[in-house]
Amino acid sequence: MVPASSENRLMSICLLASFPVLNLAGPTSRLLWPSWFQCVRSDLNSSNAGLESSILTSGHPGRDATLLTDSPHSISNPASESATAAMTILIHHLHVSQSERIPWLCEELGLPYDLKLYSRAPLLAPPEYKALHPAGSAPTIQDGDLTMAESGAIVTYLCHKHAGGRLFLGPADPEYPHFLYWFHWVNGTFTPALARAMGLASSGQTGPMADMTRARVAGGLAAMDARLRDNEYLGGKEFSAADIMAVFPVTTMRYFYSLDLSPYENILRWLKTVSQREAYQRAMKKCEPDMELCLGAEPPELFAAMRR
Ligand SMILES: N[C@@H](CCC(=O)N[C@@H](CS)C(=O)NCC(=O)O)C(=O)O
Repeated sequence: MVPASSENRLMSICLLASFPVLNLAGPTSRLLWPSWFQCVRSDLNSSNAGLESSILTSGHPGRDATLLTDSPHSISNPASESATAAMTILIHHLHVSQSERIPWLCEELGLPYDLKLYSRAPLLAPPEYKALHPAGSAPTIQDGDLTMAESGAIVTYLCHKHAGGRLFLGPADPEYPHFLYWFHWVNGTFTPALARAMGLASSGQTGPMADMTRARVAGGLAAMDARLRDNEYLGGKEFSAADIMAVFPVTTMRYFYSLDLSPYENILRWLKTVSQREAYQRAMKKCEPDMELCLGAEPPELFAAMRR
């Protein structure tokens, strides 16, 4: 066992190792542009009736961005509380990060949102992102006076507060416990294990901790693959918020940790299905227009700083 203090140090390494300097030559080269600041009014309105988003990019630490807003948004779910509040959710998206889940979720739910894009500076979130919430992590959203961080909490909040619980299975559903399990497993167990594996690999560490972490990642992938062998989606027959939680660690996160998915044919089949959803395509085009999506078995080339 590793003492708690060592584990904390290891987690810090993992965190740093998760956000390397990105390849200037690669598809994400825009992430390393030197100090720049720009507001872009994008004409990327969704094809969903009533769903529009304004996009703003900001990469200069310490300078505020001006949000360019569209005309008042209509809310596509009239039963939701937001229909009366007419408030647009502001999603702060850090490039190449798990905050990609939130625009995807909003596209699925037909919730209007504004998107503010941040470059890493150069490894972690820039100071203006960290200032948004004590967590200092992506995703962070704002909904009126509320500022919220933590993927699972945000997904739960948006589905229940603004979409009548859509994409969540209810207690009467026979798949309810399975849905809950997979929804929480992703960020409770799997993503942290991947982050530890990433830190250990990048620092070249071997030993029992490295073995345990690799085994946990492999075991997690095998369990997920078995679930998807018998079910179309993680929540069973229906696409759900559990799928939205689970895509990031087996796709975009592979820019930081070389994960070969070829032994996991059911995960690959599921990835093909979910990534073909129009909402996913629209969200990724808006939040990562220059990033190559990692949807196949082969891991993408690691960023330069991870190859050291
Ligand atoms: N469990 C958290 C993890 C958040 C997290 O670590 N996000 C990373 C991006 S994948 C981040 O903010 N990194 C930048 C930083 O730590 O400065 C969640 O799901 O929201």
